[in-house]
Amino acid sequence: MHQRNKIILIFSIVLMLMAHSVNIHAHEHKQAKGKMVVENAWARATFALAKTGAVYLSIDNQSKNDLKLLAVSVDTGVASEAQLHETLMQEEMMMMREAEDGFEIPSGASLEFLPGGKHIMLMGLEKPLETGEQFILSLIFENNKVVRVPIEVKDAR
Ligand SMILES: [Cu+2]
Repeated sequence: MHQRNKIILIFSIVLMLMAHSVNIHAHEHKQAKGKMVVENAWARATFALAKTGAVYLSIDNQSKNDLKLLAVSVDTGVASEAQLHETLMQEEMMMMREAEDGFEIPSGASLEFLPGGKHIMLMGLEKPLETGEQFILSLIFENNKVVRVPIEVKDAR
């Protein structure tokens, strides 16, 4: 076998092993969390000069313990701050405000962030969110539990 082919072969074996160990790790991670499932995580693509963005996801608490989501954070390369927001009607106007106390997620319940409702707001976007991009959002729960969630940027719908 040529030396170069050998190197390529070894390299792809290493990649395969890496991919495998990542899978195993993710699996163990999920079990250790006691069945908390994060689904439908996405961010709305923004226009070019946008300074804010919105992230939506759902957290299903299938564990026996109540959970409390205290805060969220993103890398400063994405935005300067991430906040938990809720919307409310005030004199027939839809307003939003930061949920400074976070959100409770009782055992068996789920917390949904959806367009028009609760959402995660990215303040001070470093650059626009473009369709197909991905970034990591950290969910910070009570008891120093942090869950990192990949967020995919999608077209508005
Ligand atoms: Cu908001």
